[in-house]
Amino acid sequence: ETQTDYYLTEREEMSRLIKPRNRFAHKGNFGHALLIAGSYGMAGASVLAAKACLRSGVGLLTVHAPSRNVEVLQTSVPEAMVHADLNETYFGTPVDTEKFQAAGIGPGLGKHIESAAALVEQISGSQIPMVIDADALNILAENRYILSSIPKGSILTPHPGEFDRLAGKCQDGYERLVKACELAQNTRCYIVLKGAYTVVVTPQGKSYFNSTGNPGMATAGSGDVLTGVILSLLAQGYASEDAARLGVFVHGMAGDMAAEQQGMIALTAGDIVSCLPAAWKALT
Ligand code: NPW
Ligand code: AMP
Ligand code: MG
Repeated sequence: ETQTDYYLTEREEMSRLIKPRNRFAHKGNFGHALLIAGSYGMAGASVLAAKACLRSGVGLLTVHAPSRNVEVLQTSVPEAMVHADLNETYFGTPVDTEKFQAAGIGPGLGKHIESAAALVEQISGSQIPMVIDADALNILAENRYILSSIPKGSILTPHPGEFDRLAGKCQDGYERLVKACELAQNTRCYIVLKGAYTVVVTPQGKSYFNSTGNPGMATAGSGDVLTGVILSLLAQGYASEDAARLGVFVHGMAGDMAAEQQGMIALTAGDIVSCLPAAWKALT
């Protein structure tokens, strides 16, 4: 059976990971992220991920989106550049990945579309580090051959439903953890098992349990926010293990601050984004 060592992610260690900003820094120093998200009817997923990405320090962000979602994105996230897919409502056009340091793919992508699978395959073949979430994970589950082409060091962020589609039905969290260790070793990728105690599983056989977050975050779009945060850190050059652990930690911290302000019942994913600035400030 696969061996794993357990660790708890705590605040002091996460604070120390944060890179200081050089006085003479310019936006080119903080990476250009590519986000591929939000089919027609799920523009919100791309808006939430894009806002979270920009609120986590990235230099530049381009969102690749169906052409009908372009205006929504340009209006609600004016800081992001938008690259229009030739298709109006879903994803049908390959993306030139050359100028990007990292790619995030999946939130609101839609899954029962061949061209979305082709896009996941194309981006996977591009060898830039990736965050793979939501429908992109479901596409991997249905097209397993793409798994072997994912760049080493990429980060997969499944919730339990998505993980079970990928790895087979699990009885409990322990079985999920064991299978995640196997998947991480086989793919050389990092697996973020999301939930009450999110675990970051590494290809080296370590499991890091997160200590932030609350059940108020069990709400539409929470995971899409996490994708944006981790994408931002990868684009800034954080090592995959650090990007995954720090991203999960600050996302939970912002969720805790949002719960403090709004209460867990009323908390929305947008509130998590709104609390990212305070969470980053508290950590630095
Ligand atoms: P059950 O029956 O609920 O127990 P899906 P999704 C199972 C986008 N979004 N946590 C669960 O079982 C996403 O980015 C867009 C969660 C059910 O069978 C995706 O692209 C939004 N699920 C797309 O929608 C806001 C758990 O998994 C299945 C679970 C679909 O994503 C919302 C649910 O997974 C959303 O983010 C657990 N602990 N345990 C927008 N505003 O645009 C078991 N499950 O079917 O992949 O649905 O996560 O909502
Ligand atoms: P998703 O299902 O993709 O929207 O992701 C949900 C996000 O909210 C993940 O980051 C989870 O870790 C977080 N979350 C959901 N439920 C809880 C919970 N009960 N406690 C802490 N975090 C949670
Ligand atoms: Mg999700």
